[in-house]
Amino acid sequence: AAAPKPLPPFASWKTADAMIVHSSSTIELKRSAFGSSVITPSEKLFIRNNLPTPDAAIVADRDAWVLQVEGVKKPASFSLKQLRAMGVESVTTVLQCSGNGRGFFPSKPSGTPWQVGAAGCVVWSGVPVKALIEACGGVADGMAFMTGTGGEKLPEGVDPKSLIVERSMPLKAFEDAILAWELNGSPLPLAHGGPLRLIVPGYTGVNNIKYIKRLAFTQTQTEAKIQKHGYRITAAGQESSPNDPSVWEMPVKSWITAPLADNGELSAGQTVIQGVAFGGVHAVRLVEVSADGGKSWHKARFFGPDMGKYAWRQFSVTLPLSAGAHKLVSRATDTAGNVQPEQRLENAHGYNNNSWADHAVSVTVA
Ligand code: MSS
Repeated sequence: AAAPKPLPPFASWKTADAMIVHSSSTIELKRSAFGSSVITPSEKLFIRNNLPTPDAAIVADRDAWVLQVEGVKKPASFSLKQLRAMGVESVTTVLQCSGNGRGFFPSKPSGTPWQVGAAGCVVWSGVPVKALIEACGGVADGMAFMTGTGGEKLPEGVDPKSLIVERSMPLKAFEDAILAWELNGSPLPLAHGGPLRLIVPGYTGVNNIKYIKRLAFTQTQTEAKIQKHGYRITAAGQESSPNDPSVWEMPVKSWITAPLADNGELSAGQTVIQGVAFGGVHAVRLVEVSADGGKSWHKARFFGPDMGKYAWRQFSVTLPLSAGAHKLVSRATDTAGNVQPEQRLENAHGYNNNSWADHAVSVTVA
C-alpha cells in the first residue's frame, strides 16, 4: 500500500492518525475515530476546500474582517468587531459534505470518494443572521434567496463566476443561520473558514460559506458555476442543468462507528454497537439496528447530551453476536417521519448518499 499522504501545512494541527488525506484540500475522519462523545473535536473535523486556502494573514487581525450586506433595506458593511456587538448565539450542527458517502456509489462518480468521515458535529458561535437583518432594516422586498460569497482571492484573467465559491439557498434558511467566529470554543480556524463563516443548520457543507465576505438577499440564485451547474442532483449519466434540484437540506442518515471489522478481534456474546444519527433540518427520532443485514431490527437507545435538532445523536444497542459473519446496519427516522432508505438516490455526482445498505459494516466474530 502507498504511504499515507501527510497533512497539508494549513491543517498540520489535525490529529494525523485519525484522518484520511485524500488530497491537500480533501481530508476525512476515519470511521474508527468518531469516538463516543457527541462533539467532534476540531482536530478531527474533516476539511473540504474547493479553492486553495486563503493566506493566514486574514486571521491575523480577525476584528478587521469586513462583511458586506446587500439585498436589505439599508445595505451596509460591518467589521467583525461590529458584528460581535450585534448579538451572539451558539448552535450545534452536523457539518457534512454533500458528497459524503460518494465512495459507496458503484458507479464511481468523479469527485472525492468520501466514506463516512466528511462529517462532524460541532458547536459554532456568532451573530444570528436575523439580528443582522434587523440592523439593516429587514430583507428588501421580493427577495427569494440568501446568497453567501467566499472570501478567497481569485486568480486574474479567469471569469470569476467559474471559480468563486458563492451559494444561494432558499430565503427561509436565514431563520436559524448564524455568522460564526468561534468553533468548539476557540476562534474559528482558517481551515474551517475563519475569521467568519456562514453556518446554515441542516444544509450540506457547501452552503456553509467560509471566510464569508458578502451576504446578499437576492431575487434569483447566483450565476456562479458552483451553483448553476455544481452541487445538483443530476440523473446518472446526464449533464448537470440549472433545473436539477440543488443540494440544500440534508436527508436523514445514520451509520455505525463501532464495532468495525478492523477493530481487532470480536468474541461471541453481548456486543455494544454504536453510531451517529441525524435528520438534517429535523431532529432524529429513532434509530434501529440490524445485525443480519436488515432482516430483523432492534431499537437503539440515544446516549449523551441532546445538543438540539441540528446536532447528531449518538446511539447504541447491545446485541448477542454468535460466532461467524454479521452485517451490521442502522436506520434512522426523523421527527417529520422520513426514514433512511435502503438504497441510495442514484445521481451523476454522488451527492446525498444516505442508503443504510451502503453504510453496512461487516464483522467477523470468533
Ligand atoms: N467555503 C469557501 N469559501 N470555500 C470553499 O471551498 N467549501 C465548501 C464549504 N464552504 C468551501 C466553503 C464545502 S464543499 C464543504 S463540504 C465545506 O465548506 C467543508 O467545510 P470544512 O470546514 O469541513 O472544511 Mo462539500 O458539500
